[in-house]
Amino acid sequence: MAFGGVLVEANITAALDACKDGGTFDHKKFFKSCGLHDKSADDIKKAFAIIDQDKSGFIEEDELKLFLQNFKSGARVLNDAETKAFLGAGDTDGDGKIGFLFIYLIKKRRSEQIKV
Ligand SMILES: [Ca+2]
Repeated sequence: MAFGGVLVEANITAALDACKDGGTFDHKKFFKSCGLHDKSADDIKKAFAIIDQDKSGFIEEDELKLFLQNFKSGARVLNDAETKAFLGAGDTDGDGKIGFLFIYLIKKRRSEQIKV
């Protein structure tokens, strides 16, 4: 389990269950239910490094598609609409990928945002 030690297994299961049907993925709900939004910046950086599978320093569209599989192997692939919506939320400069602003996507309040 890629996120073992960072997240509680039961929370991951609940978060995945909530979006198990195609078209139901919502990154805000997901980060909240899996518990990632309460984690420290360091933990979120670890999560980023796991999702950034090719270690490019960015989360590209193909890595976003496989996002859920980082939480559980065999989890479904995000569909195109979900991937685009997720990418759109995190890709603030329109370069087609998500950088460390990923943290801003996860943290719920502006006061909690962290400079990286
Ligand atoms: Ca990457």
